[in-house]
Amino acid sequence: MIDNEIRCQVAIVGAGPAGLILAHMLHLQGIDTVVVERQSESHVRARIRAGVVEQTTVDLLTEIGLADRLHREALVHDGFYIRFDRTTHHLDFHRHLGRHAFVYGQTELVADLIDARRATARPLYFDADDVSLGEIDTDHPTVEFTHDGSRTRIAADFVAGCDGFHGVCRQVVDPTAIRVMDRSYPFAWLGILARTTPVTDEGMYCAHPDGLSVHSMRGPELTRQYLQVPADTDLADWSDERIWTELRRRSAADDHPELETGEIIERSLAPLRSVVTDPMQQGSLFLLGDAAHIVPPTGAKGLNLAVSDACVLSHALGTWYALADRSALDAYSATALPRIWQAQAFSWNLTTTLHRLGEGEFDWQLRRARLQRWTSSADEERALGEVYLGLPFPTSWQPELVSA
Ligand code: RFL
Ligand code: PHB
Repeated sequence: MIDNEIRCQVAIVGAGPAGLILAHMLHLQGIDTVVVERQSESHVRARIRAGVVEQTTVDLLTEIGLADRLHREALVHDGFYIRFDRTTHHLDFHRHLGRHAFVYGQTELVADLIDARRATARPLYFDADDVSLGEIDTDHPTVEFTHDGSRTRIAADFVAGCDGFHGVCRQVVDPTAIRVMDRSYPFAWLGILARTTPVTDEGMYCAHPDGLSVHSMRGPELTRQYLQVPADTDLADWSDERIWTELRRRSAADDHPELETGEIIERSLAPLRSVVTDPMQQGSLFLLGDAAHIVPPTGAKGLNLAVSDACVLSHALGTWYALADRSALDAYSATALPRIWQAQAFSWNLTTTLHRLGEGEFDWQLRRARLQRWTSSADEERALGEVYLGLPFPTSWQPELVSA
């Protein structure tokens, strides 16, 4: 039984980066949205995820007025370090491209986005249970959810599926009309947040014959670090001492002091996988971000791809509402996918070079040869930097459409 009916132009499922940025970009164009999120506000605000934001993403956030705190608080990096054979190398992308990468926790960004949504006074429902979609093959799709015991139906023109890899939106598409291409890896990342001083001034990937360790940061006394572990790892088997021993072993170097250890305040396990859905749309449903594609965290692309999808779809919806022209909506997937595949290729390159994939000396020597190229060739450095700092988005933010 339906207790309430709401009407809006675009129903957005999921209040992660994709959903909240899309909501804001549509708001700036005068397009009416309702955002529905399964988790509680406190859960979404506390969730620890990504940390590295491309210059391209920061440029867009700045243009749409969402980067004030980011510019005050983010760490501004020129590139990252790679360590192998106990030696540390800096890849300096800024010197080639004049652009930066920004370290700003996704947790902080999502808090900024929720605050921006609240400031618009447009609807944002947390704790939405039993979210379901209907009539996506028509021009009057619906989204239903239960909130505070009552069932609400949103009648919309379009639905934006921004509910991540485990959401409902990617499950309602017709599997015979959409291809899902994927690759899974036999390992996962064990991630920690720790009260320690970063060992280097920018993030570092340590390629060790026994597996990758990643040493990133969130501030001068807060580090985010990861260990490659087998996919079937049980977190309960990893004591603090075991984590520190392994992080220290894989990051041991002759040119830097040993890694500092300290209090671990959060730990998590993330499986690695690559997924691309093609097309990323069916009827009036459009998939964005992790709902449409997953990249392994090596290379830090996932959040940035979610933002680029939001940029493409907001442009297409803006064109539809301002000019009654559906061509950009029809071309949404074709416009977004080439950049997504560039990020997949980049993440694949980093993942297969930095992780231990197979047994034996051949595997390690092959990876070592690639690492030697990356750290000795200015051309390789520049090519990696072009993608790491962010390829241009497929569409620009075009607020002039608002007044068209
Ligand atoms: P999200 O962030 O998963 O948000 C989806 C939202 O939808 C909600 N939801 C539902 N809502 C309503 N109804 C339902 N049935 C729902 N089901 C789910 C969820 O609660 C959630 O709020 O997807 P979005 O917006 O597409 O954003 C994607 C990013 O979160 C993700 O790609 C990144 O975190 C990936 N990632 C990184 N990306 C980067 O760009 N830079 C990085 O440095 C980086 N590091 C990482 C990462 C991901 C990691 N893990 C956890 C896999 C490091 C790690 C370890
Ligand atoms: C992070 O800071 O969380 C981070 C850094 C590098 C990655 C992924 C995540 O490749």
